[in-house]
Amino acid sequence: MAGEKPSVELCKGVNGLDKVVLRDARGSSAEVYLFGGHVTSWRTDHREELLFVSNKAIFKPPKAIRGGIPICFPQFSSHGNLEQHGFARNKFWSIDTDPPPFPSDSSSKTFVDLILKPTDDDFKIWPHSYEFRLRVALGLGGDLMLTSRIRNTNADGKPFSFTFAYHTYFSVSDISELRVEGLETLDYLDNLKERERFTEQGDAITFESGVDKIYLSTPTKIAIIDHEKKRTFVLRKDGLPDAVVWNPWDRKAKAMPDFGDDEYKHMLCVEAAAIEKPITLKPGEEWKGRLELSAVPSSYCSGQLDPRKVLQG
Ligand code: TA6
Repeated sequence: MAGEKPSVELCKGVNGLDKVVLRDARGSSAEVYLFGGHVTSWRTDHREELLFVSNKAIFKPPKAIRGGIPICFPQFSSHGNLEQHGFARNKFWSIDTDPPPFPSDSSSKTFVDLILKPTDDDFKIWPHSYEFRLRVALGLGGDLMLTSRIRNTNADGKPFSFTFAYHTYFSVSDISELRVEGLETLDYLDNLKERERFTEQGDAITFESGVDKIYLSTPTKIAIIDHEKKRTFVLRKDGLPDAVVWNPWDRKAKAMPDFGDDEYKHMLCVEAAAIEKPITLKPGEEWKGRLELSAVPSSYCSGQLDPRKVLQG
């Protein structure tokens, strides 16, 4: 409820899994599970859910939760010899009680710090020592910010490289009515065509069939325009040069046990990522990848929000 005190509450979620609920004074909220460091809810101050989570999502570790914002680390998709999308989304994270100071630009008062460190077993899969700190914050106006800080703590002097994505599932009214602005004329790798490289046409992206594309070196802002809901999601990213756009469409939807047959109509993944050029860290070095999501009322006719102005603003 608006006017309530901002709060950060550790409580039980589905199947008794630990989750943290963030609420800001205006009534916006977000939920993040310690399993996977996985954001599963982001609501407006009118309690409207902005993220898609499948009705068939399985909350049973180690299976990743279908929806919300899974974190792909240290490998995006099958770009390497680890399991699909790496292991961070299949691990239990802890609450970081002693995070290093956060860059001064963080205005949010409502946040939680999580941390993931490798166990001895993990070394057999990925022989590196690291500290992955994730801050999930609710900003002014109900924006959602995720900041990842990954540090190489190898004692053997070895560097390591990784690819990364915030695999965000946006909740949308109708995929066939959606437009994505900010990726026009960019090169992309098409995962539906053996990752062949193409160049996107000059107009906003719309959807008539399944898509699985990795856009390379994109602008830092991307707009997802949902006419029916008169809403635009503005995605701002920092340290994440690439962006993945994914919708499984009907056939793939039917093939996924934790995804409803028709749910593809009401979701779109637009993922801030670092894929084309893996990030390499020497011992002691730290990488930061930041995602900021805003949901703003929009309507072409009211001219309240012209995506071009958003992307240029
Ligand atoms: O990000 C797009 C993608 O890599 C697709 O190829 C598709 O596999 C999707 O991720 C979902 O992956 P998941 O492992 O969660 O089923």
